[in-house]
Amino acid sequence: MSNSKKSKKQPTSPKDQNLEQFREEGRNKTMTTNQGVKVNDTNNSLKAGERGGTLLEDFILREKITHFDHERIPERIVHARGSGAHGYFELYENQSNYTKARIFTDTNRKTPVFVRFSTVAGSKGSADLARDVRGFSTKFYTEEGIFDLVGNNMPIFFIQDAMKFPDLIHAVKPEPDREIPQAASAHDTFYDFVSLTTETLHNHIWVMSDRAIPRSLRMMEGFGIHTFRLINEEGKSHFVKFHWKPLLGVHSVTWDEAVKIHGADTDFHRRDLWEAIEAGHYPEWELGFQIVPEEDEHKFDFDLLDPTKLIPEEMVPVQRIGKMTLNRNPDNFFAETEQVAFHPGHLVPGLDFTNDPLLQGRLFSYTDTQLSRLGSPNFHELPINRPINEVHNNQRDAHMRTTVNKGKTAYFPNSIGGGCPHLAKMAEGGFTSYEERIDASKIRERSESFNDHFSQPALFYRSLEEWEKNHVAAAYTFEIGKCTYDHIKKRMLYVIAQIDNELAKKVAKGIGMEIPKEIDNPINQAIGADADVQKYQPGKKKNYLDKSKALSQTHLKSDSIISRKIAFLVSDGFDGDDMMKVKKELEEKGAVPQLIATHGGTVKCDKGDEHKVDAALLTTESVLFDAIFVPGGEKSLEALLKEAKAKKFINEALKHCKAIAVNKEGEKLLDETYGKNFKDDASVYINDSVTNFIKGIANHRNWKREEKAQDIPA
Ligand code: HDE
Repeated sequence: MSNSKKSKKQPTSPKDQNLEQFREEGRNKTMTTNQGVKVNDTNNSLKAGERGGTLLEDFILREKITHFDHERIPERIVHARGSGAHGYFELYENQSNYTKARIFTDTNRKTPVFVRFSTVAGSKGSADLARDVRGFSTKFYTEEGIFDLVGNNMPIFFIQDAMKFPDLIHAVKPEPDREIPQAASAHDTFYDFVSLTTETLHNHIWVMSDRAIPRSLRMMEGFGIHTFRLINEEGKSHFVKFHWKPLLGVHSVTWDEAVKIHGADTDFHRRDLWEAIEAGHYPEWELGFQIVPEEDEHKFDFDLLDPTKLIPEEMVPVQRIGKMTLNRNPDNFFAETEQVAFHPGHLVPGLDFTNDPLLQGRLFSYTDTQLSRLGSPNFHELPINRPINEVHNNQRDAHMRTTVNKGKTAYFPNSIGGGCPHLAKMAEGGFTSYEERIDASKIRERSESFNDHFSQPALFYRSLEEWEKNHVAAAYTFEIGKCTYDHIKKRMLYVIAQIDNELAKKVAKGIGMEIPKEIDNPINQAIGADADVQKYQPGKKKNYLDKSKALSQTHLKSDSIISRKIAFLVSDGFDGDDMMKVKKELEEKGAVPQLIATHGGTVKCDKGDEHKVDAALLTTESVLFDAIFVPGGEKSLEALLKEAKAKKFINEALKHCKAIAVNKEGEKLLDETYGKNFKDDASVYINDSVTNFIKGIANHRNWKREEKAQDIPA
């Protein structure tokens, strides 16, 4: 993990140089209009006399207001809320056995990337901690053109065919008559759809798990989801699934924290990413390939083309082939994070698609959406979207064209322009599609091999630890409990019972209903029974693997505490030596201790030294920190004990299973909270070593505490 102090702003990569020519900064410059005319007054409009009417001729006023009036562009229909960062990708080992794509064969390259993380359902201004899938899109600016890996933080998707995407999104978005709820799936229309469309259940159970409420965008996995193809120099194809594995481990918050973070800091994830990069705590992910040879395509109990299925890592291991580091924040949110245009169809030679019907539909959708969002087929000319290699073709004109194409010819073949731009095959070979043999009838049908809707949700649930299972049950109970139609709730119980009967029982108890023994076939009910429908019913549940380790977060930890935020609760008179010792050791490991005091400004330690307060108790919340430390100091403790908020800090951290360390008099604060019942807890440290405290922080949470801690009324 890199640990240099500050992100660099000098052009550091070919993409950075390419962006540099478009950057503008007004420092030490004279203000002008957009036409370059110097401006003397930007506070007053031109009037007929001091108190007279404003004159239409005021071009300075007109330009300023007109530009302002048109500042907004449509937000993305999905993934509207996002945060981005620049970085680079480095390859560990040449992968030429599988692909001729140079980013995966040339270990000397440092390929620039831009990554955008997002939530799916909410608007651009919605809260970061919504229970939702996270988008994980990476734009690789390779020397052979742009490759976009447009994935999510869950390895599967809700639907199998692009045709269903508008239905899925209409169901999850706010209900159209009242535009409620924002960035939340807990409502009737979503569960109406989910319970009638059982192919959604696999992705849905992931959304009910902790994966949907990450601690940080830096602590989540990424997945390309679809099966793609890698093509090598010989033209041989291998199937591949792409994985991003975070070096900080995979960690989440609890739902209670997520709800509170909504209020305490709606920008929690965006701020966390920004601050980590500014501090030089550059987030890193390893890229993994899961490779399946062509000849093994049909050896699985599921179809590789079905995007609602993952390939368990026990069946095909993930080979880590390179590493991505994000080391620079954008200069301008709109120009970069908002205007970046991803497309799963942006590929380079050596990669290709499969016939996954969801992927195929996406290939249409992404350019189409940029046309309405960015307003022109020239969106590739926006600085963030420009490839680092040269672009030459006969496409011309359209709204906001910036390229000045020279010459007489804009057609091919031509002789006047010397036949240029010439075709790649005349020089070094361009993109050629994989020559897959096709011999089929044109049909509008779903393959029967896609019919298994329950085996993998069941595998996922079985693979979770007890604490994770409890969270899943609580999430279902919360979400379904928010629905208002009894028939939707019953249908949900019925389908959950097909995944796991014990899970359904817990949810049924929580929402105060019985699991229906029978229910009219939900799909028949919705679309009217006919003979054909029977064919598309979810097939029998299979059990081809008991558990998969990679599905439980318990096995996805790291021992790093880099960038973890630790609240030091203090007031005047705290034990300065104690505080400095713990602070130093935590900082050495990359953690970010913050002094949270009973007041803002500065606090004095027992030696009389002044220390800058990072936040007053009044302005912050326990849920914004990973762990708490209370140093000794009689006077400091007296003051803290008078603050209800200090006790709330401790009680909430206990409830959320976080590490808490208290030294000397600090123990008094523990005694005055629910802490007195948790003195034997494995991650409550009383006058213990910092090394042990560090282990507790790295462990993220002591989930064993949860059963007892959930009774804390915090
Ligand atoms: Fe997307 N998706 N999607 N999607 N998607 C968009 O494109 C769409 C799907 C994903 O940070 C849109 O530029 C269809 C799967 C991410 O800018 C739009 C279907 C996966 C992002 C669109 C899918 C994704 C998008 C909206 C079903 C995971 C954010 C704005 C056929 C593998 C990209 C835009 C960013 C964005 C359509 C399914 C991930 C409308 C039709 C599966 C991460 O084009």
